[in-house]
Amino acid sequence: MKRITSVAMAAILICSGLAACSGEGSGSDKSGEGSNNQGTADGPEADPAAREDLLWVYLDREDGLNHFRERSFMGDNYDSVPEMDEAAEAHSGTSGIAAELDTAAHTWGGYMFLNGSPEAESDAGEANGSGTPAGVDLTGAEKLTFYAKGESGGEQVEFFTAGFGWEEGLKTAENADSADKITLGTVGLTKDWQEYEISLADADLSSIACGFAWVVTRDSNPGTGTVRFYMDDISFQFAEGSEAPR
Ligand SMILES: [Ca+2]
Repeated sequence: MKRITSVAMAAILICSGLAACSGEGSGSDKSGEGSNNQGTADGPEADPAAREDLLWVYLDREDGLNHFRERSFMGDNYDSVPEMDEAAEAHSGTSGIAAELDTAAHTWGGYMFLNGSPEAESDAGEANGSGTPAGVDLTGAEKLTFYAKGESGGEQVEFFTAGFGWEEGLKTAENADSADKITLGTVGLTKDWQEYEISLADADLSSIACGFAWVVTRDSNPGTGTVRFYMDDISFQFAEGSEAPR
């Protein structure tokens, strides 16, 4: 896919400028504060933050349980890079993510949620220059789940995981993700929160730098102008009763 080339380039070009968006430093474990969660109030399962079989990409803004905290814009126009608001309306907990793309200014664009800053020298990257590969071992993860909704309903958005450093089915970077892009495809969002799921069956998840990503295209949203939508509760689900890596 042509997009992945641009994905890799986007990460290299943009990541260093987005350090402030990476959500590092001030995270806190709010595992005892799940007052607005779905489900019943009794038992540990009522609080999703307490579940050990989940690895969170995004629970709440700057939550200590979040992974893949680097935000990297990808697209065909870097003159007007839209920022995401990570303290926006929540599906559960204290916050969710609001994202938008002006399809009059961009033919396509989106964000990857990465582990660390990929650096030009190492191509697919190190985790924040630490010498540690940016890929996370997610072996055992069965699916990625998240909630999303549109500002008005009808917004067409593609969601995927993995695929960092891949192009047209081939690895193009030394430390490319162990799996090519695993996509939900482009889905039409509704005005109310809906849960979505990407099955990870049979994928090699031993080294994944791109935990989550979204893309909006002009072609999928003709005449729409700015496409605005929301996401929350993004997590990798491991087998029930097992323990997700931390
Ligand atoms: Ca939340």
